[in-house]
Amino acid sequence: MKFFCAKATVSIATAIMLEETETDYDPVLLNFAEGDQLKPEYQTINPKGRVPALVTDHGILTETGAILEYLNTIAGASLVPTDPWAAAQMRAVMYYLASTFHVNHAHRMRGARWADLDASRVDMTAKVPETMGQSCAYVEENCALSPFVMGTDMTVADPWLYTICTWLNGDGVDITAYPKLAAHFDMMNARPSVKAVRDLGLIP
Ligand SMILES: N[C@@H](CCC(=O)N[C@@H](CS)C(=O)NCC(=O)O)C(=O)O
Repeated sequence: MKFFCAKATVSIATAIMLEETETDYDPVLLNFAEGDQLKPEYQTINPKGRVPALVTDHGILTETGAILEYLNTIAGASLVPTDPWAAAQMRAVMYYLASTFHVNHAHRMRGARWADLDASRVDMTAKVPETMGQSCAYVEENCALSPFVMGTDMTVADPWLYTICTWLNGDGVDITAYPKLAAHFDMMNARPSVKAVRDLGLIP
């Protein structure tokens, strides 16, 4: 499968999942500094101009949550709980990662999506340590993280949370202020899947 990705982005989560499920993939690294994601050739892959995008036998799939669950299913892996309530709780975390935690981070470098005035963008950037810190506190207090997001078993939420935590330093947040989150980050860092993704050059 062709996998469109870029360094230091949420595509790290998909890369970890590809490694965890031992799925064959062919990474295509976009260079954001050169605006590869906005070029016409990539628009035919993902008209949203974002990574990740995965070229599957059925078509092109985007959106981290959809991709992670798809990879789990086709690999016959067990990284989504079979119990409906546990699965719904895991998805509640994943929706939070997508709609709040990631979006807080995007206010640092991607403020132009929401505001035209320089002053507005400066203000948004200045707020990022606070909002990212709030999201860390939410996860610390409301997820099991013992050791995984959902407790004893790893799920597809774990590579996603790990990926967001790779941004915390640049966002002005000290992860050690959140001991369970910091332990989760260290544990994920030690996994062979994460090492493979680091070797690929996706994790700075
Ligand atoms: N909801 C999407 C978000 C994808 C996304 O925003 N990716 C960022 C990188 S972290 C991107 O490609 N940004 C390119 C840009 O803004 O030009 C997902 O979770 O897959």
